[in-house]
Amino acid sequence: MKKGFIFDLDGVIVDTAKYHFLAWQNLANSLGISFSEEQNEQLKGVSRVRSLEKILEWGNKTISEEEFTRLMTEKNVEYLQYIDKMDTTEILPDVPRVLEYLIDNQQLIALGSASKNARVILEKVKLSKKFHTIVDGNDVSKAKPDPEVFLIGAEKLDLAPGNCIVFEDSVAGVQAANIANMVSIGIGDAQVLHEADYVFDDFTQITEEFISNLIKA
Ligand code: B16
Ligand code: MG
Repeated sequence: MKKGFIFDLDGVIVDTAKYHFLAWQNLANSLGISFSEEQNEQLKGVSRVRSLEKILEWGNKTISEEEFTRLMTEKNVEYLQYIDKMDTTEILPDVPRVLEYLIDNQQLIALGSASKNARVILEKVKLSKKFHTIVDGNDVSKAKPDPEVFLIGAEKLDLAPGNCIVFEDSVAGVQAANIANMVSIGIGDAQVLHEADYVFDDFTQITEEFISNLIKA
């Protein structure tokens, strides 16, 4: 039996939220807007455009379209400076173990991320080759919780959505997986991700028996 395992990137495979935080914080502060870690939490899984809109809303600021575009570029340039320094040590614990188990068992693996930088990040941490297909922020027009990113992933894997399993750290991502009729596995806080079918703190808690049952289900 072949199932499709679709991985979110930020917060699931690597923790790039800390780099998004640094770059957004610098940008917000330059506009005289304060930006906390709690606010950064609310940007997880949210697109770049929507993230800047939210920051401007929090700071009660209105800016021109040109300024908006300029700030988006500025934020990404700084973010990419942090990404450039990434290496394999930034892969979250036991992600390689789970990927290898899936590969050994001839399962299909996809990436389903909102990030337009996903391909660069996967290259940096040397995981690109593990994925049969990559769907990222460049391939979608609708942001999570819209299921588009995961449905494209299923289509590219040539699988029905019901035969796909999604690993997600954001509430919007879990909702997107549920709407897509996929099995949703939350990675993070069980209270926050209570809509997921299963929740684990991280991949160290995911046993081979658990994955094997998902494959057989
Ligand atoms: P970029 P994911 C998301 O990635 C991040 O969680 C979110 O914080 C970020 O704003 C978004 O990607 C867009 O990222 O600016 O690199 O295009 O969690 O869906 O892998
Ligand atoms: Mg994420």
